[in-house]
Amino acid sequence: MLSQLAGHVSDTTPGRGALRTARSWLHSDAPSLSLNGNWRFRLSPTARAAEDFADEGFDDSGWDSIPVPSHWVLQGDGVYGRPIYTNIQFPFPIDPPHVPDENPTGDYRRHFEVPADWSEAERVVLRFDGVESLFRLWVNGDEIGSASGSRLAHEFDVTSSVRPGDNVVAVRVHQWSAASYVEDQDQWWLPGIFRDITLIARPAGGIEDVWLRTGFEEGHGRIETEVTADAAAFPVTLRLPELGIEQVWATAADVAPLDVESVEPWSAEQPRLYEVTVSTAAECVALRTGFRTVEIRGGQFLVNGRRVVFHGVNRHETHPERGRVFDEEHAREDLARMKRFNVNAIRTSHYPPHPRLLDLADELGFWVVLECDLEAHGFDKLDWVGNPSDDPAWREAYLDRIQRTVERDKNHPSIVIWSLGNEAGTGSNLAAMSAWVHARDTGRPVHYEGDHAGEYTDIYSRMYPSVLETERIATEGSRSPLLNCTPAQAARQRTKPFLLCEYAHAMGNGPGALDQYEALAHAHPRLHGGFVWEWRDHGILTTTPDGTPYYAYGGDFGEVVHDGNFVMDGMLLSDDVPTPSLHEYKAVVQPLRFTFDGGDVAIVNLRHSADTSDLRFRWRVEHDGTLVESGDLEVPVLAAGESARVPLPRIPVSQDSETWLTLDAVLAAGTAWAREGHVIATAQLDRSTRRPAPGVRPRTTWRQCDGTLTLGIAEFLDGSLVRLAGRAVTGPRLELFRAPTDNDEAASEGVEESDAGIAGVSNAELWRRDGLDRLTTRRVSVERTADALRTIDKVSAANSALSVMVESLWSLEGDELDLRVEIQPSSGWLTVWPRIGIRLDLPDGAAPVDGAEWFGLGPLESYPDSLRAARTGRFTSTVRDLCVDYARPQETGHRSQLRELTLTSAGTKLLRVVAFPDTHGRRPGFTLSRHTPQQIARAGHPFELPDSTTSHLIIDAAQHGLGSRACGPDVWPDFALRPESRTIRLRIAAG
Ligand code: IPT
Repeated sequence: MLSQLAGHVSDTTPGRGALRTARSWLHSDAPSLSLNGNWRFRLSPTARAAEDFADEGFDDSGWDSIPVPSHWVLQGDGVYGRPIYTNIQFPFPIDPPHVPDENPTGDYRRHFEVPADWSEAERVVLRFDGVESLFRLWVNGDEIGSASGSRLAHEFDVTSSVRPGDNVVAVRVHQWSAASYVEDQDQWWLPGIFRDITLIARPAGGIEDVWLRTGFEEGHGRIETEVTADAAAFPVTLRLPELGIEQVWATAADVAPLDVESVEPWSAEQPRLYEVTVSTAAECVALRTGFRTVEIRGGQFLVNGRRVVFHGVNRHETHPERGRVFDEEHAREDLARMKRFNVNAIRTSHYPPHPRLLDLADELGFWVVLECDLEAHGFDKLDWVGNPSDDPAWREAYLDRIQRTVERDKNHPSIVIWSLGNEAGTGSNLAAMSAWVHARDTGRPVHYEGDHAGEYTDIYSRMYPSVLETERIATEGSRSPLLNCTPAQAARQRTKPFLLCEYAHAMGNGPGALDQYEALAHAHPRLHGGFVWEWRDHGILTTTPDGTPYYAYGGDFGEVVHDGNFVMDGMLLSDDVPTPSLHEYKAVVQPLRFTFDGGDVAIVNLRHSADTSDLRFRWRVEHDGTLVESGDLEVPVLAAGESARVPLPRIPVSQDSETWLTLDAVLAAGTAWAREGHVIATAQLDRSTRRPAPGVRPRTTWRQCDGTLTLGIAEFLDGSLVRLAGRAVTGPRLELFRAPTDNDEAASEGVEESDAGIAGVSNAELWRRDGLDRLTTRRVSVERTADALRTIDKVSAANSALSVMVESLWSLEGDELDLRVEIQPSSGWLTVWPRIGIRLDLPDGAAPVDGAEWFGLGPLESYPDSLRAARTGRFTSTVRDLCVDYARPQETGHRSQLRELTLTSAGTKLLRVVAFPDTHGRRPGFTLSRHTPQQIARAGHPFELPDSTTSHLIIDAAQHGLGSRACGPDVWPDFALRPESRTIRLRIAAG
């Protein structure tokens, strides 16, 4: 029998019993006791296990022990079940509000000591900061209550059940409950008590809650204080020692706004915090407040009167070993890393984070969109029939969720927008949440993307619109349609500030086009930038049966339904390694714009409000990537929005090498998140004199031959290269395939004129259909002269009449080996191509190719629609480090605009390849890898890549762009590679 208070798993109400209303998560001097630590634990396969465990005298000596906080599926190496990853799908039958009887249920027990002096406390409260998904609580055998709302704080009054000395607390946690239907976020399902449990003594005359609402206008600050305390608790004193404020309010009726002179404002760029205490005789609460005013005016989102451009990321709480268990040190480092990469905003997708995260955001400086714990995405499959968002049975739960969200975190200056949740369709419960927020907090706007028609929210928000659509939102008139809007609704939406709450899906290698979105935000005042999806991969560290560690994604734990590697879509890999996309992002959103003009550079400060007095400017000149001169550039301090023209230094221009000037803006002093000298923004200027590529002597006396000959360092057998500088090689052969990226693997939606694809089909599928991954060659002719060899090959795939003619011309020019490859597709190729390249295989032999030095774009990989982080220079890398360990192996490592490449073995130079631009000035790129594209394409995880005994060099005349089709638009047409004729020109010499 379920007891009367039972938080039944099918109950849509948010909780029962002695559950208390929400309040701020305060730093108070009232006594408290952490109940974190080891608890006794038992896992049952169903929700119906006996409840006698809650009895005081129950013998739990046979139980296991588990740490609190933790997720039971991440403890004990599988003995308590495994994580499940789904994005939109529900991992249980869609039978709302019911969940299956097979419902893993964790029972927790522990003893705790209540100090003797707590008997003076007026009340004793037990607070849970996060339990997934529904829990019930007993203290000393008394049933106290139940609660759901996994990422929300719940407090219970346990005064009448606790006693000084030994006590027993028992908690039952169900993995599945009605609440699971509204907690369908795109992440791992991770049950358990995963945040802190604290026992709190509430003193008589204490401060139940306090809210400091601040404002800032032209040097003046304002504090409106809301104190929740008994009348007997007064007088209440507010102290702000730094500004000499000590305000005593004798009664609640006396509490009045304070005007504060000469304060500095809080912003994400200059997170100026002031320490405040609010106290009564019985309790003192410490807060850090910041002065800022948030408003929407004239269709723009303003803080302190200035427009904000969000360079944001969607941040989930995820850690490869701890899951959603908070680790402050790791979180702080993560946020410092965001700052180092010019990220200025966080959307807490899609639930409130651990409360300490907001303290860190206040302190380090981020604009935060604080989102409620709500997502009902699985109802999409039913066309939103039965959606809790529009069902009165859920209204109380929805309101409870938003109240717990807002009340807990309302004091944080970093929070500038409240968000109702994510992907929960639309409906009256969402509208009710919004109405509640508007009534409670007039100082922050309400966001919810699913309110497409703008019926109850203040910001127009969308996810994954294309560049074209985003531009249309900004530029077109009221009658131009918007998604799911009537003309009148569209007109209304176009009066609001616009936010990309999700864009630039960073799954695997990608996204492209970050710079195009950024340019729109600067061109159109109503566009406010947005939040990349997402900050980091959610891989869970695990091992293969033979003990090889790897980062698991959906399906790796044998889930019945799952969404594969869709959970690996961050700009940071699971092990904290920034991917090239994060570097690209940093470059795209850098807060300074440089425009070179003759002997000057114009510099614009794009920041919200900070000037440039924290920056120094450095310049350097390189000839073919080798430093020749450097110095400091004098730049006047620029206020936000201001610009200046600064004369460039005299640049020594070389006649026989390329001359590049690089400007860096660096931090003049260390900050909480980066060291002195950290680069904030970079620009390059090409001052090279043009030099023609060396010519090739025309040869006329071609005659057929057997193709066995030597040309300088190159030895040929039957017309094929077999040795270069004495080492075995095979190739070059035409390579049109790349291991499909996650974007290449995603089907086209075929909805946009910018999307050239076939609806419902992925590029990868088309490439495989055309056999790009299994090309075969027929040699058409082999001819030679005294010092040259010419071969013509016809390359095509089984069961296809499409082909590519490849003419290779090897010649000795003086004592240099020259190679020119002409690549000409037949007519009839209909799809885009991943690449047009030639591949040379270099077996290890005695001196494996294990490193590269090059002059070209670097240091990281780059693609046609992701080139902004790349700079022209001279770089070195091991072969290993040229490739990124994407969670699912895929195309990686392409370095664009190559001039010169030296292959090395243990530091010894083996081969030198000079690459020339084609007649259009287009330079090839290169990839050097231990695996072929075909091998990479077959591996689902890095550990599935075969052992390698060969290095593979691909020189690409061109690569297809990246796009973000895994969840969003295709490659922009300018960066899509259409089959076309290409020429590759190289000079190859021994190292
Ligand atoms: C969008 C979700 O809001 C987000 O949580 C995540 O799942 C993202 O997609 C993809 O990784 S919803 C999508 C159907 C547009």
